[in-house]
Amino acid sequence: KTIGMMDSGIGGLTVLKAAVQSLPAEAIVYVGDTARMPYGPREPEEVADFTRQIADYLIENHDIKALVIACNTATACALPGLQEDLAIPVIGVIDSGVQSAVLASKTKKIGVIATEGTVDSGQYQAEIQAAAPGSQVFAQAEPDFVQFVEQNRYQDAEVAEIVKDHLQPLKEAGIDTLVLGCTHFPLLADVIQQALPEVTLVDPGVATAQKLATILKEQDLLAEDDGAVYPENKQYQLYTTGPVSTFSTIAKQWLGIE
Ligand code: DGN
Repeated sequence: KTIGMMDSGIGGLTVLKAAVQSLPAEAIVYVGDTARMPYGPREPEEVADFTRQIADYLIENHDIKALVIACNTATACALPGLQEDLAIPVIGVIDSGVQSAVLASKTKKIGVIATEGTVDSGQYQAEIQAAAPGSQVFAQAEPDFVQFVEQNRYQDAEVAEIVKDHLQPLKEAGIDTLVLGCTHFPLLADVIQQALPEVTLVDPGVATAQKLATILKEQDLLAEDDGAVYPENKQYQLYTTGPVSTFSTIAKQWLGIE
């Protein structure tokens, strides 16, 4: 059986990449809802609805054994409902981001960049406060960063300048840790790090992949390595609801696989 993953677009491939590394024997089927992205400005009910449609598709057509909501906005809007209703483990990215940030930060001045939907949900702010009381959280919505990634402009010099300008307030706030609270943002990690050289960047996808491994192990759902080789074994299947060309270009570039 395979693992299902979903995002509003290509951002969740950052979580997929982390999962490929920590769980090399697992098969993964991924859906990017490019046709309806961005999720960030949508009403939470609508995002929850879209997320459930994709969950249903993955369960009915791919018989998945676990679902990873590889999108912070969808995690904020849909996670508890899906965990309640689905018979398989459902894992989001926000808890992992919070735990990694609290572990990484020494000064407890923590920045979060995410979509407007994730920032408005207040979940990162509340969960960081709960995990490390007295923390100062600086949450900033960066919807433009999502577009830079989706348009395959994330390596452009001009984009690096814009990113630097946008992150200036966080630099001035003196954060020591920054959560990349949107799964698209690890593709911009190099330019973000250049803009904030002293700051530790947290990619929640890494801890999410570890959490997935732990849950699969606990529930005796881990795949055995049968020695079959990608791509013949169709171990990774990526779907988009939108045009294939840019999606597949970025997927090849980022994952290094066909
Ligand atoms: N990748 C998504 C997230 O982590 O929130 C959001 C991208 C979007 O739809 N704006």
